Amino acid sequence: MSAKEPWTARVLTVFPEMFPGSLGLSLAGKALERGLWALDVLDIRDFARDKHRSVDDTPFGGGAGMVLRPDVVDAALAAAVASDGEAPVIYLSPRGRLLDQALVRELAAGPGAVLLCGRYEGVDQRVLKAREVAEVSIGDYVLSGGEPAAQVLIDAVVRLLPGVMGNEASPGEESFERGLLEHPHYTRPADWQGRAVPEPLLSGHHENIRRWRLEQAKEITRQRRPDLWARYRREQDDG
Ligand code: 9WO
Repeated sequence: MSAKEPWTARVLTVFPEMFPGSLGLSLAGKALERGLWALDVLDIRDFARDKHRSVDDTPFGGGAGMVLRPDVVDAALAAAVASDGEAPVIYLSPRGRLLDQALVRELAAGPGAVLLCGRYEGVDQRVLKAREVAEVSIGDYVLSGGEPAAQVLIDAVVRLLPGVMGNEASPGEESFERGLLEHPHYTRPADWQGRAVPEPLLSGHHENIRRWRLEQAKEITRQRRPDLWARYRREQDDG
C-alpha cells in the first residue's frame, strides 16, 4: 500500500530561488506543509553539460538577447517527465492558451503539471515541438520570465485541491465558479465615515442575503465584463 501522490508542480527554471516564493506562505504554504500538494523545483542549469554550464546561446538570424538551448531544456524535461509521465507539460508564454478557471479546474483534476519557465528571449522552438509542449498564458503582457506566471497557475490550482480551503467559501459557491464576478464585501463598523452597509446584509435573512449578493454579482458582471455576462446568460438559458 502506498498513499496516493499529491498534486505535484514540477517547475523547470534557471532561477530556482524564486520558489516557493509566495507559494510558501498563507493558504498555499499551509497546504504544502500539510502535504496536500508537492513542489519539485528543477534547476535547468543542472542539465547543462559543458564546463561553463551554459544554458543559453545567441539567436540564429541575429538580434538581441539569448535563447535557452534545446539540448539543455530537453534533458531537464526528460528528467521531469521521468518522475511523472502523466502530467501535462506546459510552457508559460504570452503566445499560449489563456488561463481561465475552466483550465484551472482541468489541471486540478489531473495529477499535476510540469511547468517550463523561459527566460531571456525564450526557448528554442524545436524542443517545444519535439516534446509537444502546451503553451499557457496568464494574460496579454510580457514578463521578464515565466516564473511569476507559473506561480499564478499553481496558486489558482492549489486552492481547488481537496482539503485546502476548509469550509470558508467552498469553491463551488464562489461567484467566479458560476461565471460571475464577486459581489461586494463589508465588515464592521456598520457605519464607517457616514457610509452604511447595505441593509439586506444586516437583516440576518439568509435567503434575502443570498439573493442580494447574486443580484450584485450579476450587475457588476454586466457592467464590467460584457463577455462574461453574455456567457453567463447563455449558460442560464441552456439550463
Ligand atoms: C519578449 C519580447 C520582446 C518583444 C516582443 C515580444 C516579446 N516576447 C518576449 C517574451 O515572450 N519573452 C519571454 C519572457 C521569453 C520566455 C519567458 N518570458 C515570459 C513569459 N514573458 N512573459 C511570459 C508570460 C507567460 C505567461 N503569461 C504571460 C506572460
